[in-house]
Amino acid sequence: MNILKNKSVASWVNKIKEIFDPSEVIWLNGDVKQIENLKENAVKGGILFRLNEGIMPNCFLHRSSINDVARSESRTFVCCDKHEDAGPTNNWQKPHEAFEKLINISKNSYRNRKMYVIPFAMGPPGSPLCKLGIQVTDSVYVAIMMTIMTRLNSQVIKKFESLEETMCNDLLETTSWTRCLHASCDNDPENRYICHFPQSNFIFSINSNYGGNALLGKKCLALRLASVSANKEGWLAEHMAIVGIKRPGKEIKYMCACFPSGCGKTDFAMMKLPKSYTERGYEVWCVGDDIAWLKIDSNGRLRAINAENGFFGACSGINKDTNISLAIKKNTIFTNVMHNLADNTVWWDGLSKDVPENSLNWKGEHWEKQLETNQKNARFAVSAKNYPYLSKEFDNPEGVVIDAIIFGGKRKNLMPLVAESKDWEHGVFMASVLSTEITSAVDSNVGKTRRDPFSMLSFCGYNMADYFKHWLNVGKKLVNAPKIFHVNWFMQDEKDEIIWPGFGENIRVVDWILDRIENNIDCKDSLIGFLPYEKDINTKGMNLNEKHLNKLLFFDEELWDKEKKEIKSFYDKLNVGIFGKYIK
Ligand code: OXD
Ligand code: MN
Repeated sequence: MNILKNKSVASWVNKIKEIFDPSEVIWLNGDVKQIENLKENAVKGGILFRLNEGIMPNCFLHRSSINDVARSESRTFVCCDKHEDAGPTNNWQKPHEAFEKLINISKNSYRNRKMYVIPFAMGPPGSPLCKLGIQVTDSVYVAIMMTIMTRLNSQVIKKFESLEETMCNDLLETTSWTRCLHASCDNDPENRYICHFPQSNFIFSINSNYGGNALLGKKCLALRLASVSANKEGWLAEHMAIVGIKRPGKEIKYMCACFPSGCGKTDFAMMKLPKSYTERGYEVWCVGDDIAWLKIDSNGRLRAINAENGFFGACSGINKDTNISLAIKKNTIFTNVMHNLADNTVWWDGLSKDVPENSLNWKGEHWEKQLETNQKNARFAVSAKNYPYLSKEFDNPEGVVIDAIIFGGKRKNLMPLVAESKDWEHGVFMASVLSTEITSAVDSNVGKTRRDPFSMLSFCGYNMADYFKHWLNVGKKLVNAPKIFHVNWFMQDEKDEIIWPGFGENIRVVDWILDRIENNIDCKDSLIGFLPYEKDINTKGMNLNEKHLNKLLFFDEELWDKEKKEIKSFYDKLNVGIFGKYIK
């Protein structure tokens, strides 16, 4: 294969082969037939189950190991020389020590197994932001998922061939492309490590096959390592959806949406509009649902590309009335969902009212009514091209111009439905204190707020205080910077019921945001930012009384005083010395 012309690729892959001792090496090139063969072999090996071809063509079910169902934050490390470079929000280890430890655990672990080599790109290959990587893995499931979530084709392989590279002699030496080394080992949670080596452009992950831990192009490369490069090179690698909104008679405007994990980013990116809006000609186009890379263009505008090639989303709550359901009708890999034996399809919470009687739970056991744990972090993975409302700009190497950035967490009070930041710096401050109330009954921290700055707490690969400064610096270079907004879809009334219906109805708030961007309407001033006048939020056709609307658009300064104290102690922990004027 010609990619071996690249000396660093050839020498690295050879070294990995020597250390891990596989029975065979399989190079992936994106060929459809090759991917079909992989799936066929995975079915033969009991790793994938083929679902009903008539109802769900080319769809498969995978069950993970029982103790390998989510990202393992406590086992995730940034490995750089100085602890302070990783900062207080990351687990840290010295690079050589971490490397030795992981090699000792995983060497020879490909023995009697196949080694898959996957050259991939994050971002459209022609984009100035595109990053190349090679993932090596012994898991056919991980290899197949990589073919969905990253770009893997002849254009990518050509890019590798054209790189002038020398031998990769030492495994911690740096290369221009990212080395992504994954070993399933025996999925032992006690020996699970997801280690990032930003100085070496290297990721080493062992003992987990879960998406965020094992698909190394995603959170590991596109956020943790990319955020470090972005800080050095003056761009942004962010945990954000990218969405285009078309209003009647107007051009599509693009915005980024940043909500912490589990707060509806994918829903927002694939928003299904109320009929009254589609009838008037509104449209929503998805560019990305999880990871945005943003760069300042030659006109000083911020432009975004989606770093990924697919969607790896949570199934819970998806039903036929959602747009997401349109993306996962075919060519989809489902993980840890329920298996409906009656028709060989899948089921998850919210798909329909009742759990199908004759079904297996996520572990493959017969479903028992009394158990709540029939699914575990049920997920789908599908190519973005499968989604009917994928933006035509998805492959545009220059990306789309961003007019607004929307941040939001889940707060039962305090944060109004929507607030426009007074300027870039104020918006960065608001994003730095993004927070969600813990509501899960199983979490002992119920009632506390979890701060998740820019929803990057788990994904920023360097010191968070430096990350905030980087955002301020980017703002200084922008001409006509995107406006920054904060939204809260989760405010509750005195009966603890969520007031705002959310989902497609959020277009009513987006409409206000776009009117503000276009300078069509005025607003009220407040300490938290500019707020809408009641008359400017369209509530026609909604079941929302005046009292509730007032509550949604009211900013409670007494509660804010309390919040400022919490923010101060949060900043103390992070060693953040800026933004003092907002929390005096
Ligand atoms: C994700 C996450 O899976 O943020 O995207 O956890
Ligand atoms: Mn995410």
